[in-house]
Amino acid sequence: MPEINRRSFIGGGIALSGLGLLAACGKSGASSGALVKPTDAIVDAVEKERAGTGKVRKFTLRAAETEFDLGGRTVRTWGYGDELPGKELRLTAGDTIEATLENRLPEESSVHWHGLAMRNDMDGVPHVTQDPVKAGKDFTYRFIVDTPGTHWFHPHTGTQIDRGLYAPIIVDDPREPLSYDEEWTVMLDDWLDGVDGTPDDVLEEVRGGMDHGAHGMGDGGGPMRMGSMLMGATSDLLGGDAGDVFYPMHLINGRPGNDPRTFKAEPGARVRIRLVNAGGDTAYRVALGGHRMTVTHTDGHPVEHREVDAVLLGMGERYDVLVTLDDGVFPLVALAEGKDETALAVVRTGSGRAPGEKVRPDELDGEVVHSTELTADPSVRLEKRKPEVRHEVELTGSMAAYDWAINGRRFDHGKPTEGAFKVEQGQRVRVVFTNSTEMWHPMHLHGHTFQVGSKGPRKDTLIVLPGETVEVDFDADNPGRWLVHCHNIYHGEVGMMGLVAYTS
Ligand SMILES: [Cu+2]
Repeated sequence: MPEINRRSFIGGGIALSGLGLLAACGKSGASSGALVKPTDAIVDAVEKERAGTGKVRKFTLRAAETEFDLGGRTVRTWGYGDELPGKELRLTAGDTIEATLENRLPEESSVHWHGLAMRNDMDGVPHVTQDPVKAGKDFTYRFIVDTPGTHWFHPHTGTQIDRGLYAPIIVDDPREPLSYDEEWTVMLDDWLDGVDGTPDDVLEEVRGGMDHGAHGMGDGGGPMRMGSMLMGATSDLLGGDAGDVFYPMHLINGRPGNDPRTFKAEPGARVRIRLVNAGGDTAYRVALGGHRMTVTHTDGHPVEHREVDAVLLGMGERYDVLVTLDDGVFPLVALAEGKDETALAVVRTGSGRAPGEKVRPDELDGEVVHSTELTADPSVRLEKRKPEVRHEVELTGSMAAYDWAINGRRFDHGKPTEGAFKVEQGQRVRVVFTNSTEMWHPMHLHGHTFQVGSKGPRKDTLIVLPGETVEVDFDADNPGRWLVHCHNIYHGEVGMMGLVAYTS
């Protein structure tokens, strides 16, 4: 198999950007030290240097109130179109996406493209990169997509992501080095909307804090429910408390366990499974009964291949795995970590009875790899370089007070640049995540991918365990204002967010 130099494709624009950027700075006349705005000329200048093919792909995303049938139960919710998840968008790296959000929701919204490093004014964060798209209005996102891999999109307003507003965006690599016979996108989601109130109700409830006589355990030693909250949902893999919120359903591609999606293939087929955790407050441990799987990518970026029994995905994380299928019928199971519930899909290559709804393949308890143990594929490894700037990002807060924050500061959407982590174009940036809380947090950086340690995976979303310190590096090559936040939607909403801001 030929060696693919992926960096040359992805980084094509970046290598050139130095010169163009200086010119852009001169033109905008921005004073030194001011924060770059999403509308500054420099953002446009960097976009012009991206390696684009000029091919424009048009999509319409209609966000509206709708109904879905979840295993015989009709729920009223919000979605993109009439599918759950929303229809997969598929492009080739280098294409220009032109996606129009038609906001028919009763409130304002926007679209964030999770995992894509695009021009700052298209990142879809209201009040940070754009004005909110008001109810009844449209907004067209247009940018060059140059990050191959498994990504997804969702709103960045309130708790909207915990309704049905999510969908995959898959970016094909024109020089894809892997070969496989089939390809399946598998989106995992914890569901409560329209079954147990709404995500807004949950936010209201958790905001009040969870100091109700502590981390109780149910009769069987399992997690115990109090309203929408969950006590004693613990996981060894996550270093303690696994989640705060009770979800009555766990879905794979919008289907609960009593009505699972069936994936069909020939025995012996080699399948690429693209796993995405679209959940609000649930990590999933995923295994395919009777099979081991080979991890090839995380967060869209290739890693040195690693064979495992199961993978663990925090909210917002993606894993691509390759599996060679046996002959028969097999359960693809996502265990809601610490919550003692599962989501199910069925893989069928032959005859046989479908697995039961509650099946738990042994592989779930086998070897599970933590992302920090993976190694970046050489094609995407950052060049060795000393960081010019170092930012300490301490994760703070507690379940009892529900005061999740970064460096003790709860993000203020009205003053998003306060306490910003400043970087300059061209710098190598080191971010030191220190988790001083008693709970894990999936930390997501917009507009960039970082490398974990000196040769760990390139990622945009990273599980940081309680008490853990993890150093990650990224190259400041995409000027603008970018969120760094916990992808537990409720943690993020109450304040565990910060801003990486470029100075001009
Ligand atoms: Cu968190």
